[in-house]
Amino acid sequence: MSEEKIYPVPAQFDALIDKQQYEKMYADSIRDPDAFWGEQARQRLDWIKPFSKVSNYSFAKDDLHIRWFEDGTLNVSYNCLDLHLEERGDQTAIIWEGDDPDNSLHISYRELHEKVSRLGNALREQGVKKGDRVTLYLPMIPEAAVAMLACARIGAVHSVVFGGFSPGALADRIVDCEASIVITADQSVRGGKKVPLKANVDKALAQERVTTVEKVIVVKRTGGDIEWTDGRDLWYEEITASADSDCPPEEMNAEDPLFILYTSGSTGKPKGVLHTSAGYLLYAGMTHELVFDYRPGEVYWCTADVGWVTGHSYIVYGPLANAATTVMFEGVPSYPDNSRFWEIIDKHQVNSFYTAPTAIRALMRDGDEPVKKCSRKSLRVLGSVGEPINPQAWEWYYHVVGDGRCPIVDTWWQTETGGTLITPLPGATDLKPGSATRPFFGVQPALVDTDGNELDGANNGALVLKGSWPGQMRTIFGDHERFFQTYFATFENVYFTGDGARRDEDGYYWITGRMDDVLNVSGHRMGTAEIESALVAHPSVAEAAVVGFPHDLKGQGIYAYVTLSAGKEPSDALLGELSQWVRTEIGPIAKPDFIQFAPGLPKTRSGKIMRRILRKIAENDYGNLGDTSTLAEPGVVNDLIDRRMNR
Ligand code: 6R9
Repeated sequence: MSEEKIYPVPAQFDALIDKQQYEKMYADSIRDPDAFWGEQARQRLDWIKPFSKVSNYSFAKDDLHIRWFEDGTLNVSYNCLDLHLEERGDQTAIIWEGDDPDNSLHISYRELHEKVSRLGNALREQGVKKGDRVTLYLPMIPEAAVAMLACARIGAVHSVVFGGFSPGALADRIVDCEASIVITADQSVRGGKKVPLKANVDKALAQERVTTVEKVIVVKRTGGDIEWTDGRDLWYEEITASADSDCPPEEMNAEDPLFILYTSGSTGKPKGVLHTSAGYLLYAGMTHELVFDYRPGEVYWCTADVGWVTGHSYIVYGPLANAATTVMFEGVPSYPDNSRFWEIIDKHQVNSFYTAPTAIRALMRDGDEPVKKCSRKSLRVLGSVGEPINPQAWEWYYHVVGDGRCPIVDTWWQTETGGTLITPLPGATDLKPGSATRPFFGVQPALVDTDGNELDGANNGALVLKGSWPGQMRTIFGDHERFFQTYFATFENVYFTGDGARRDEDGYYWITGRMDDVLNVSGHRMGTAEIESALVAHPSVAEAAVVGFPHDLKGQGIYAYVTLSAGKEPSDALLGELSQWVRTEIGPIAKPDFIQFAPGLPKTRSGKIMRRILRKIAENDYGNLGDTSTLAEPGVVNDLIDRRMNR
């Protein structure tokens, strides 16, 4: 669109991929995907047994399967570590920056290799075998990366659970994948505050439904007091010190599972997204290199937590596949003060920096001074991920943080996609603030209408992907039928992302947000159903409906309508109690911003809650409630509006 601002690729930006190369490579990747991906996989990965077949997939109901390089074998940890030892053994693999600014560490590839090997052997000694599931519930400390890679080394499947989740949410995720081992730490530290991780694990394991866990391995992070169960609990430091440092990597099939990562969908039960070995690693590594224009020797920093997919692909697997130096930050952007990000950039001479719009918006609120007092000269590329970035935050990120020199890569992707799918490449894409721009190699986005008809040209619709790419998830762990229903049932023969998007005249994509009951709060993905089921688990609550509403800092806020059980009276004390309840049931990120008592909820005659109306009321947009003719009791709506206005 001509009135939109365009930031052309800076003339002096000497990149791995320029405009001509992008056009040519993209065309090649779509014309003959197997030739394209076959070549990338041979170049970028080290195979034990080479593959003879590139892709084999079908999105059809009776035959849903996705396989890449299916007869090849390799080991992911070997590709991330051993392969680099000869040339880069002494190079820093991980720079760990502690919560306390005086606390940082450099870990070389050789050291990381040794740590991973010792833990791999220690896990083997505990009886962990290829295919077994190991749950990781850890702070942002190097041991988190070590544990992921140790699992990969011995063929175990890791399931990282974000350290901000409650004991109940942790228990759900342990039960679903039947983990035999949990690796945790005594406590985590963020912004000077401690979180009792081990105590949370104890609470999770005390639940009767958790029956599979045999051992809990505990990293000593703070030395704080913890309870100990003899025979079950083991100190990480002890078992790794006594383990052999030579740990032969397990030969894995390309399609053997690498990890499970739980994410939210439209039902209350989180989905165990399953990624496999070769395709995932290839996709994470290739996108990391080309999207950040990563060059050997550079320092790269992604601020995500390893509990989310961004941490998996762009703190651990992608960067390590490329022998990069990756920064891992334990703390928060506001501690000890709001210059922390920029101080870390100067301290470690960070070249590319990848964060979320919610962090940018929060820091922007504090003005330019905390940024400008740091040099930031080392920066070359800036990245954004997790939610749409509003043009105002984009401009601030570009002009203030990047001094107008650094291209911003606004990367659109999902837990399910393994790596970024729609994204600028710094040397190839002219930027438009707020647009994730164009597809990565081999990726074929399309827009469809509600009947699944493909829309051409500049248009608005549901965002789907035609064809597969190596980083695509393979199934929902233990529930292949749900995999089909969630992603392939709405529209035939394409992957439905759950997002809506607009495509402009230049073929640029603008993500408009989720089309399903998934919220995106500060870049964290949450199902409204999960929050609702937490609320109705409270004895005073009969029914609950949760919707999102626009929130200046968080992108979306959480608005909960609550109908009380008979005989219960609304009160401020109960509001506070319910809010706290959700916090303990799920975790602090799920705490509602507003709770409104609702004697009745707007429902259709068939009993479906009309969320569209609840969203409008939460947004304070009463003039435009749309069709209310199917409501069972239209009076409910006016009552809700009165209460909303008088709050
Ligand atoms: C990587 C990650 C996925 C959902 C996705 C979309 C939103 C992510 C975005 C973006 C607009 C971007 N999303 N990146 N929306 N622009 N650059 O965030 O994975 O936690 O699974 O969330 O996040 O709605 O569908 P995940």
